[in-house]
Amino acid sequence: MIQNPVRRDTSEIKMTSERFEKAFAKGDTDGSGTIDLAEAKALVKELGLDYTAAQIEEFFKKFDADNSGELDKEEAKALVKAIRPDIFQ
Ligand SMILES: [Ca+2]
Repeated sequence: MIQNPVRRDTSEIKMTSERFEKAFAKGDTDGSGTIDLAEAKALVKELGLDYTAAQIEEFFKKFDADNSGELDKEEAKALVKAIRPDIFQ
């Protein structure tokens, strides 16, 4: 049986709106209501997702459509959904 050793079992992670709200609030360390790249990295970590800084940066740029350097809550949610659609309920 061949198994990918890099893949972690994250099947126990389930994302609910409530959990996302809490993680977003925690990730938005300056309380601005939006998250910048550093805060996005903290958010992904807070959600228990294992991504490199470069990967998060790539996702962040993709979802920061107007290049403001900030993502609002809906954009951040879209980002997490794009990374892991399987964990969102
Ligand atoms: Ca912020």
